Amino acid sequence: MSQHLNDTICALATPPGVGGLAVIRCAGRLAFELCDRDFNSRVRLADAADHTIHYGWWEHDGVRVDSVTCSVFRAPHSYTGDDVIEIGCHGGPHVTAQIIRSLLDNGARLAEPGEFTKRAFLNRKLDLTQVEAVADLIHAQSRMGAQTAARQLAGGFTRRLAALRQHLLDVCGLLELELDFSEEDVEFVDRTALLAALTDGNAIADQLAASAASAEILRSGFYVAVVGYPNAGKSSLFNALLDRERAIVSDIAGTTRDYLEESIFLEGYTVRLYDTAGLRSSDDTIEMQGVRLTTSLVEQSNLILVVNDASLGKHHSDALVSSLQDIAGTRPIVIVHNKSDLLEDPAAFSEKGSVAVSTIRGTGLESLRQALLEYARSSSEGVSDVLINGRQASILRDVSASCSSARAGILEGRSMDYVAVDVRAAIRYLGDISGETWSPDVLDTIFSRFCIGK
Ligand SMILES: Nc1nc2c(ncn2[C@@H]2O[C@H](COP(=O)(O)OP(=O)(O)O)[C@@H](O)[C@H]2O)c(=O)[nH]1
Ligand SMILES: [Mg+2]
Repeated sequence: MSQHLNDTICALATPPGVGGLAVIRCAGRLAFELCDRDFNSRVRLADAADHTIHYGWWEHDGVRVDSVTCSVFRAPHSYTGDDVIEIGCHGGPHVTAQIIRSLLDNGARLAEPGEFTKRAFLNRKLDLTQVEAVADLIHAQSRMGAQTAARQLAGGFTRRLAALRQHLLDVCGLLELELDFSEEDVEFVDRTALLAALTDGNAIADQLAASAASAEILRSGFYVAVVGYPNAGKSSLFNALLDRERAIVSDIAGTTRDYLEESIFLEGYTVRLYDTAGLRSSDDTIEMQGVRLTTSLVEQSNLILVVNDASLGKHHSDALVSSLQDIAGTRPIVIVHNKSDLLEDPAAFSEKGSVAVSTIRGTGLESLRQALLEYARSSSEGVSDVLINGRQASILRDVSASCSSARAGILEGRSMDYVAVDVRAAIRYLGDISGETWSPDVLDTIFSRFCIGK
């Protein structure tokens, strides 16, 4: 990203298109001056008090563009930390385009994706975990994900990291104290207390890292692959859960050749359903590709629904289930006995880990939805005030490894300066999470998730 902190930048902050209102942000050294050129009002923005809002007309080159409000945020009391004007105008694409055009004419530059938030970070308004929380808050695919991101934005994770860091700094202090007196050949510091402190650090880092998988469900949804033999009723089940005819249902085996993805919302959770090609060995190459796709979908899912044509027997899909178990690993597999309308005794098919349904009659679907919700809930347990992401989890594992290595050093009776190297490394890693230390490519990766105007 080519960026100059001195530039004055602008962008549409609300989604493009038609809306009641739209907001355009303008931030930087010349924000007030550039807006004043076109903002016709009783008040000059450059003279306006901080956190005030003013009504007037936006006029550019003698043309009245729109009646607008301008909100004034003076540095450092703004989102980015520099002077910011937020222009509230009517939400028409031509209105917003003209206002942005006039700001560019006046000397502003179009902001890059995430540039406002990047400035907030560089101006120390937000640390990296809060920056990541902003992205998570915008993109969250569950109510709990959004709530957790909001807590993280409020500094929940920042405080936890600071506590862990302080904990390790205390350990470091003890080690250094002993180093200062290393000539005297006495053990000042209680080894048991040191070990306990390191075990704590270890456990906190591990626990946070382990919550990454749960966080991912809250962040992007609970992925469910619908698989089964051809004609079992996968597409019918997919449609029934969606409550609309999305997939083609047919009695010709092999109709669904690639896969379809749609989302349903269950009590604040987004469940992403994948309808897949039937699994069976086939000489038809196109269908074979579908089968390969299905295998990779199964690998990426949080749960697998195996649709069994119950009219062919309770155990008709057993071979498939056992081969799926190899791919699925620890992911739960739920067997859906479909076509229960053709059964004499459907109750015999309902047992733990399976649900009997008839997509034609609509029976059993509510139990299935309930089961999916329960799985989504239990798979996202253990997340409280942070949505750990891949970047943070991998650094936390480094923190944990450094703590373990320090512990091992103490147990092996190594010298304290040897042990201190590990503890300092752990402290440095924590700085990578919060962004105290950062590299341009880490920032680029993080901001690539942002949209323009954020
Ligand atoms: N009797 C009965 N037939 C069903 C049921 N669900 C699906 N079918 C039929 O099974 C056939 C295959 O359905 P489809 O959803 O295309 O299966 P897929 O190949 O697994 O996607 C179609 O003829 C459906 O009408 C059901 O609950 N009861
Ligand atoms: Mg199908």
